[in-house]
Amino acid sequence: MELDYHPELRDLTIRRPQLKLLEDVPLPDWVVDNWEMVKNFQAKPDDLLIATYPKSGTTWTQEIVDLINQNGDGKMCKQAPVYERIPFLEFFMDKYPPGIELIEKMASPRVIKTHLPIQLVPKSFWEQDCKTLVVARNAKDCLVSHFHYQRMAQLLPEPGTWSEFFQKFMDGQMSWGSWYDHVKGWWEAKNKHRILFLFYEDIKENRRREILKLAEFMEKVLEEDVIEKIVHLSSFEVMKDNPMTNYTTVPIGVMDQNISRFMRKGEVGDWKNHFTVAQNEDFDEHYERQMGHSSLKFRNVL
Ligand code: PPS
Repeated sequence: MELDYHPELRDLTIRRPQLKLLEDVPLPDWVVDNWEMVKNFQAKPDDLLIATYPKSGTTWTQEIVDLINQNGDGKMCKQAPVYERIPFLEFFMDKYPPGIELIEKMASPRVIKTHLPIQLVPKSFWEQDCKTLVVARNAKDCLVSHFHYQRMAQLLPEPGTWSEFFQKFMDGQMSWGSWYDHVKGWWEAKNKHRILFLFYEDIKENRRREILKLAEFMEKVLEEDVIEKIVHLSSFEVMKDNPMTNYTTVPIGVMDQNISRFMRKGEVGDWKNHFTVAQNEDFDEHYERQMGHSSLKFRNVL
């Protein structure tokens, strides 16, 4: 399954991290242990930040943004895995270059991925008035996707059983903290900074429409044939089989896709195959307490 992209890393295995608190937000230890570098990161005015809670459609958005920047040229987007074309700001792992090192080598305009909640984003992004693209996914599908990902990704702590993980999600005991705080934080900031807030469910419903929104935000005018290429190349089926987007370039000791694929299902509503009736009732009640007062409304949640 793996592609020999970095053959020297083929046998790499890593230990799972612990979560550590940073300003009350649980983060993998590899983020907290390198925090000074992240905090002091120097953004440039034309940087575009893609900010998401994990498992919300980050990779999908990264690929669409890169396809827009490359004017729909799929070959250009196949030159490197998505995590090298659009590096992960707070990523640090032995043997791999830190995200920041990759970003600093990039030509502008740079596109950068982060899972940080808004209050932890390095302040230079706001000093430079950078644009941020936020993508959010409904909590229930996000939880399910996260559970399967944590089973296979050694980059994150053990998920425990389904019911343990379910509880941890509601308690906010997750890498990058509480989903509820994360999405509300970004939502509330959307009129204070140059933020475009998109939803996974909307991209799923009408990819073309959301691609056009995104292109407009990026100030790109796309020809009709380019739009069609981007719509096609960003489909789940194409990205699932593309080694530059499906994470099969990552060694099995880091992500074991025999346990669960990175491009797993790509659907809205898969939570219905996982939540028991009792869990769903508990979740809805808790959700209402967390989100009831917010103007942020997701589809397919209740
Ligand atoms: S990560 O690890 O946080 O960067 O993960 P992220 O990319 O945010 O989320 C992974 C989920 O997004 C799904 N995905 C897609 N869905 C539909 N269409 C396309 N093209 C697509 N690309 C990625 C991916 O399958 C994960 O969701 P699940 O529900 O687990 O399948």
